Formats: sequence, C-alpha cells, structure tokens
Amino acid sequence: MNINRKVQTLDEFTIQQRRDFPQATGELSMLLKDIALAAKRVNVEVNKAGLVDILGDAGEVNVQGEDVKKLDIFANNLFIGVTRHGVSCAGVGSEENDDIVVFDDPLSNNSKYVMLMDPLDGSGNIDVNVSIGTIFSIYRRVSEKGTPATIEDFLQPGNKQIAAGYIVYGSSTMLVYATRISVNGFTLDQTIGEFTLSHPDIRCPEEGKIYSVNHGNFWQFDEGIRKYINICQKKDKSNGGPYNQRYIGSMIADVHRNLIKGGIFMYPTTSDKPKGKLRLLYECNPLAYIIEKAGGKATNGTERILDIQPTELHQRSSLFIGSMKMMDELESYTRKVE
Ligand code: AHM
Repeated sequence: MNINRKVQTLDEFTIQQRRDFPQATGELSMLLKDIALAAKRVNVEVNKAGLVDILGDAGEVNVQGEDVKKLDIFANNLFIGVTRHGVSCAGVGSEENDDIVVFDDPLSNNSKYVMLMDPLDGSGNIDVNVSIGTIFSIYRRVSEKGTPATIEDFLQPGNKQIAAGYIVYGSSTMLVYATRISVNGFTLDQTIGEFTLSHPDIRCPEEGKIYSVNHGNFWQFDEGIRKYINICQKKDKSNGGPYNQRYIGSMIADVHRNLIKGGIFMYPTTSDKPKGKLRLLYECNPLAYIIEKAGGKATNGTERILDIQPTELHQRSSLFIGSMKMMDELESYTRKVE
C-alpha cells in the first residue's frame, strides 16, 4: 500500500505548531482534537440525515424562539459531551442553551479554556441537503483556575479569542480554524477518518466579485446599505463588472466561500430585527476573528466586531464581513448617510 506522507493530519499540524511555543501546555491542541472528534460524529449524522428519523423538527423551540431540529440537539449534546470529558474546557456557551453549561468537576475546574458555539448553523437547510456548519470560539477563562467557570469567562470581547473556527458539512467536510498565527483548513478524508491539511495559510483575497445578502429584506435595510447593494449590481466593466449575488442561507457556507474566493457577506439590521439576527458571541465573533487573521475585515456597520463588549450570552448584532477592499467600499456608503 502506498501511503502519501505529504498528508498532514490536524493532530500532526497542531503538535508541530506547538513546538514553536515551548511554554504551551497542549490544552488548546487537546481542545481542537475534541472538537474534531465531535465534528466527525456530527458529520456521520449529517450524511445520514435523509435516511433516518433524525430529520425534522424536534418539536421544541430554542432560547431564540426558533424551531429546533433534531440534528441541532444531537450536535449540541455531542459537542458538550466531548468537551465535558476532555481536559481543556471548563464550560460551554451554546446557541441551544439558555445559560452557560459549567462543567464544575475537579478536572474541568482546572481547565484553561471555555468555548462558545453554534452547534449547527443554517439548520433550516438540513431537510434540503444544503451545507450546514458548526462554529466555535475559544477564550482563556478570566475566573480563577480551580473554581467553576463563570459568565465573565464568556462575556469577553472577540479580540480576546485565543482561537476560533468552523466546520462546514458540505460537498466535503472541512474544518477551518484560526489562531493568532494563521488560518488553516483541513478536509475530512473519509477513508482514514482524519482531518488533513488541505488549505494551508488561508488568505482572503483583497477583492472579490460576490456579495451575499438576503435580498428579500432589501426594503428593510438602511439607505446606505441599499445604495451599496445597488453599486454591487451596477458595476461596469471598467470597475470589474457587476458582482454576483450568492446567498445560501447558511452563513458558514456563504462566509467560507467568500473567504476562499473573495466577497462580502452582509446581515444588516432590518425593521423587523432592529438589533440584527446573528449572535455576536458564537456567530459573529469567531468569523470576524478568522476573517481578520486571513486579511479581511468584519464590522457591525460602524464598529469593529471584535471590539464590541458583550453584555449578554445571546446578544445579537448586524454583521458585514469579507474582503478588505469591498468592506472599505461598503463603509464609504454607510458613512455617507450618517
Ligand atoms: P440559525 O442559527 O437558526 O441557523 O440562523 C442563522 C442563519 C445563518 O446561517 C444565515 O446566514 C441566516 O440565518 C439566514 O437568515 P435569513 O433566512 O433571515 O436570511
């Protein structure tokens, strides 16, 4: 059997990165390993979604007042279970839980990190075989080691993130994660059950030709946003031609594509949702961290996402995220109406 040793697994990659930091304890690598393990299990269930009774509403409504799909619950329980039994995580904040889940056992109380997550983003797409994802954000806890994690550990601004990432369950399953060093993508090799490095040192192109927004909300957007969208449509050949509009309704899939190809994703406030739809702590912050590390930009329209001081676990925000030059152009329109 011919084994290709150019292949680097996620574990090998994190061990290699750790060698550059002799003071590192390895807890972050362990946490990433736990996340990857849970992701592989979720991936199996996502792939079976059309076949088994896991499909469909679980008949519950989550803390945001949205229908909960069975797979959401499965993914939530799995990520919490795996991190609870690992050594690195003192607690989890999840879209699916009203309050933080504090592990509070002797091992976890001595763990260095807490994690925030959206266990299954884009869950409205499960039934129709469209890409969905998991988003996670990791912070060093601020509470004293040896004690249970507290809400303060979770209510830190995004600029304090230690690492952030997502898994996209799509035509292939990919885990992308960022640390302060770089952003790297790993594709799940189903034959060996390992995430393997496929997209080293991801950089978001400075410019792109894709804008992603829910056009159905167009007349609910502020005037500046509407003007920018018109500009996206009106560009002529001299300035790159009109942009393509792509909106999947799974933010992970939209932002992942724009990260690789260049583009801008927008979820502005609307008259129906004056605070925005997306959640700051486990949707906006991790993606903002990743895009900035890859050379892009993320704001809520006026403020850098990563500098917003959160006050609530399930806080909402507007989000504009993507290629640097497209973000700069957007801001020139949002500023004009201020
Ligand atoms: P979810 O957490 O319930 O899955 O909602 C988040 C999703 C994003 O993935 C997506 O970009 C957005 O909601 C779509 O919302 P809309 O249907 O309003 O355009």
